[in-house]
Amino acid sequence: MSEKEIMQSSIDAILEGNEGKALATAREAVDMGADLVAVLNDGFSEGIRQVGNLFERGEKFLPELIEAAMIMEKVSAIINEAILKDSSVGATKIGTMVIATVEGDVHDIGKGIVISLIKTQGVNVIDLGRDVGTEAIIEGALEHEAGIIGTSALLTSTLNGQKKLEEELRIRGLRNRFKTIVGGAPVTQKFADKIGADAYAEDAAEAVVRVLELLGKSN
Ligand code: B1M
Repeated sequence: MSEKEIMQSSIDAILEGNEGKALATAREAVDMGADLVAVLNDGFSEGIRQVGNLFERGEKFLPELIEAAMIMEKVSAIINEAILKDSSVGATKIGTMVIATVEGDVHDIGKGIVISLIKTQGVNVIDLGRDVGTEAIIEGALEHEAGIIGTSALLTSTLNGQKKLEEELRIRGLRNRFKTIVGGAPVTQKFADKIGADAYAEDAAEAVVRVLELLGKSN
């Protein structure tokens, strides 16, 4: 397959809920040395976004959304592993960050992509998981002596978790100890500014740039 065909096949495989096709496309993309970040962002992720749109319009149902998400998780695992293998990350880490999907929210596919891309820059990224409460996020950051706390939110109803984190850090006198970065489909720069987060990123590639800036490692 050409790179263009890989892209189309990855979108179609997710839309069709065809696991065999999705895994074969992912493996072929890895073997042929395709731009894996593009395959993930503009291929498979586009497929899952289209499934979400169809779900919203009532043209796909929850079991189909769940099935597509399960395929997407397997595909992401293959591609994220290959992205990391390809990167020439040394043993020395340039900083530590914890990242979590906020309380009440189980969406973690995008977070997984963000994590693997940031790891390629030599950042020690600790994944605290999904549906993680504010208290557990702060405890995780303290335990791992992280410099940065990243949070992801995909539901308009869970955005408040990112606001709550900022408030709780202030209340506990910890706000200056950590830099914060927020992301997720409904999150905007305006929202990030409003709650007082240090950074916002629209996608995984931008998250890498912002995290390096927060670590003082940008050019
Ligand atoms: Co749900 N879901 N979902 N879902 N789901 C959305 C978000 C929705 C928009 C679909 C829709 O209706 N069109 C809608 C939310 C509506 C709203 O709040 N306004 C929705 C809903 C309603 C729900 C349920 C309530 C459905 C139900 O049960 N009736 C339920 C809620 C469960 C819960 O969390 N409590 C639910 C469940 C699920 C599944 C479990 C089936 C599954 C998630 C599986 C998983 O993640 N392990 C799922 C999925 C897959 C989606 C859609 C279709 C796709 C999300 C995704 O993976 N996108 C989604 C529709 C959509 O987004 N258009 C939808 C691909 C991914 C690569 O992009 O996550 O945006 P994204 O990540 C990007 C950027 O946002 C950014 O970088 C990433 C990579 O480029 N980014 C960051 C993300 N985090 C970042 C952090 C950063 C920086 C950047 O710094 C720290």
